[in-house]
Amino acid sequence: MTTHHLAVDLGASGGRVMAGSITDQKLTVQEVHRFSNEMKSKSGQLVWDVDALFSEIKQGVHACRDKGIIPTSIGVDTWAVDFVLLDGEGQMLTPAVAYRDARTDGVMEEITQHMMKEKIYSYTGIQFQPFNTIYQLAALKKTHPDILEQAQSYLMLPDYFHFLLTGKKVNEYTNATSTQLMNAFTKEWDPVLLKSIGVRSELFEEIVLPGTHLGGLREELVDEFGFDLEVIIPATHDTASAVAAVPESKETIYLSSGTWSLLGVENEEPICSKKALAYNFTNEGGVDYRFRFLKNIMGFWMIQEVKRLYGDIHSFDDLVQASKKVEDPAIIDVDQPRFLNPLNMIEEIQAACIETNQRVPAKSGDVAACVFHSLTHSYQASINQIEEIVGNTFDQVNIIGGGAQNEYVNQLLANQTGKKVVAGPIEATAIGNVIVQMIAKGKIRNLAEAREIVARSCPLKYYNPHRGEVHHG
Ligand code: LRH
Repeated sequence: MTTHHLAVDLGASGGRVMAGSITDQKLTVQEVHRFSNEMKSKSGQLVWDVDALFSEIKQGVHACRDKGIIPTSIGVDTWAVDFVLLDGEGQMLTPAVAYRDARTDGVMEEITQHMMKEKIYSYTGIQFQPFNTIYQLAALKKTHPDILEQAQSYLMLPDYFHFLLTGKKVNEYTNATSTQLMNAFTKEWDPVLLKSIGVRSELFEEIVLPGTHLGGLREELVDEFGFDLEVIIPATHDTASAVAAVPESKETIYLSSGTWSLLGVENEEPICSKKALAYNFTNEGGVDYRFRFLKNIMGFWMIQEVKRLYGDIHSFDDLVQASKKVEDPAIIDVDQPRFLNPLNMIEEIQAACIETNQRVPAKSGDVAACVFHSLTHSYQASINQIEEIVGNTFDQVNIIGGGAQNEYVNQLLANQTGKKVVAGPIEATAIGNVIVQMIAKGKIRNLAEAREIVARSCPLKYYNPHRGEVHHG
């Protein structure tokens, strides 16, 4: 019998509820609900509206039923690092502060003065990003130590939604790794790191693996939907779900492309070498204890911001078309923290061009070309670093996620790297989310079989260097 599994995939700019199923050894994911999301400014902080997000999740379940589908299970994934703190009654003690909020300014620098980067890296294998949970908690400890005293539990955003669905509190492994507070070897919250920021270890829950059966819905939700469904924890870090859906995981570099560009390879062991630290690569946890050895590149966030500032007079396609006409665009280092949340992205890009003595992009096409070309330059630099660290060269880059629809960037990357670029699956995150649920339900044997199913179910596009042609596969 065909069963349906709901993947709730929440992103920084929008969320979707997708119903996944397998028929004749082919996997399909069907969108049942879509909504927008954004950071909101509240009492001087940038926050996520988690109540609104939860009500969208519920609407997704209703929409699924309205399509005549009664799902068997559900799992939620979101971006990494963000969390809520709850009191003994399960009420939020702070808003869900967004990782781009300025509260972490200077905190990473401060912490790493007391505890050497080498030591933190040797425990966690996690990259140094100013917004990592460890620095968010340290910032909170400084400004609101009372909240940390009162708090009874720490839940990351997907953990919180799973709690709202079931009443049960757990911390999921892949997302826990992104905090830079989990020990990569013991797979437990690291007591030394927690002590270094003065946070009690009792706040944290048991770390559970993707595929964990959490149980049925709270009674009031069963009443509301008219049916129960099982919550199965997926790889709750969206990038971990996306990487689980990379069809040929061994021979390829992957680029999970969305608000962020996450470029890396999948490994069976973490690489915590001096070079990996110097190049700031991360070893985030994946499905089946794989390691996502990757780098965060600023991603399409930059072009999303540029588009927003033009007051939506230009569509993405306008920006791409205008960009194509620009010769010799300015190239900037997109990975500078100045681009994380500048007051005005266009002005920040222009300032970076002035500082590097380049022609200042004035028209929308110039700005867009600068972003697209600078991103592919950064991809190229990271590919060189990976090949240097792992001592291997790769013939192919597999772009997954929504950004894989940008044919212009796909071709630019092929030209830039001289490698074959494979685009797809576009729905990698939702697919990765549902395959973990399907494995847990015994519908798929294991990750290897899941990847074979993805390879034969999802249309991929191939881009060869220089020729500018696209083959459909
Ligand atoms: C992508 C992502 C990325 C994290 C960032 C916070 O959505 O999860 O992997 O580094 O958001």
